[in-house]
Amino acid sequence: MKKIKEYDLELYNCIEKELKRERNTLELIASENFTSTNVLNIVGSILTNKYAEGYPGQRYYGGCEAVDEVENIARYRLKKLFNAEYANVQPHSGSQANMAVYLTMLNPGDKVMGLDLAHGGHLTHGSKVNFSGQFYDFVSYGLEKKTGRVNFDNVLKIAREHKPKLIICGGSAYPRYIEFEKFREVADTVDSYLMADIAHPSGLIASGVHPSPWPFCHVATSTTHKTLRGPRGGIIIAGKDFENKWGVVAPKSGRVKMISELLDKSVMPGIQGGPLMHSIAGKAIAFKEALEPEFKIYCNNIVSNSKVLAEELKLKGYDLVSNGTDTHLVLIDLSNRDITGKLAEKKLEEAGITANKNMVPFDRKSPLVTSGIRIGTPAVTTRGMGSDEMRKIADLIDSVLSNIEDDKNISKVKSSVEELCSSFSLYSTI
Ligand code: DSN
Repeated sequence: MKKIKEYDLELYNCIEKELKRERNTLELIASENFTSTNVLNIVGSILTNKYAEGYPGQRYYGGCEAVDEVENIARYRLKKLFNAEYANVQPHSGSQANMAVYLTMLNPGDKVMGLDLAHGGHLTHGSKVNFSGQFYDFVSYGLEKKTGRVNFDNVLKIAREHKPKLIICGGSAYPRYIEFEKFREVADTVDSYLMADIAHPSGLIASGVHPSPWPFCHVATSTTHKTLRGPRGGIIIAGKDFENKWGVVAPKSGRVKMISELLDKSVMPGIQGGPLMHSIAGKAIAFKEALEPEFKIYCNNIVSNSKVLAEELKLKGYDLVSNGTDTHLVLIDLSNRDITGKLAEKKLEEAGITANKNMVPFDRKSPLVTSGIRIGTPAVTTRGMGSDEMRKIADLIDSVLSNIEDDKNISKVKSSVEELCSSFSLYSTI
């Protein structure tokens, strides 16, 4: 960093500013985490220099011997981590992983079913402002009003009515376990493929803290930077069931091909060019870390912290979607208070608590305003915080939200946040 400081002070100052923010604030965005310094270092390595379009052993460029090894190591570790038969480590993001699966399994205009964005789904699960909603004919299922959970009678009813070719389970703001087995029952009833988007709980799944998508889902996609704690990026995995028993008719040739071949082709050349080899190496380090026994302890702590936070907030009178959590995230429904998600996010940020506004099921407000706040524990758990700190964090959140226009109080909370953060060092060697 010293050299960057000398060469480009403008950018150096931005990174210093961000480091200060990460150190001195409470990072409660459910989809964020702090990678290890090993991940940081390898993502900043010379591997960024290499073009390697194609796959190990079949590249469009020479000089790929070393990066072939990197990609093979990443694929091997990813398969081991998720007990998968197929792994693709090239998607640049979770959205591109999803896009590659759709390109493999669907034709434009095909019917697909996914969780409504306002009920915790994702943009790529059929939003009209996303390619998914524009290229495919999406129909949504929502959460049950009373329970805040997926109601499978309703999912089955919608599936029977629309006969989707693909059903997607998982999302970005669903606090409960994804019930893969129940989704598979529905998929089998209407003869659909089943894809799991496990971007949020993938770390919990890898460590056995959340149920596995196998043998129920035909394919799963994920990001690598949320509970998995790796660098920013995407992956696609498939289990034995799909790889061994299912072929897919290739749209042009009509030949039945195995899923691995089709998925690989959809990623590259279908939607991407050269893979980001530095990121793939970063993913490989993160997979190695996730295979260590400590990662299971970490994931158990993420969930126990999240449960403590949820219970404390409930004791203070907050409504939570689904009345609690099984995972790393808690969704606070502010509909019965005179506060929008937008205002809550702003005031919490002023107090040094970073969270994001989020729609809640049956939200009457727009996605830019919302009635909810989504919080998550992966990042604070990485810092080493535990249940005592979660109780303090619940107090601090409540103090801000209960005195939303009191700037003096917000300054007081900010000091408490800084004091709390100072006891949990972050990137001390940087
Ligand atoms: N942006 C991610 C999240 O916050 O959940 C989803 O893509």
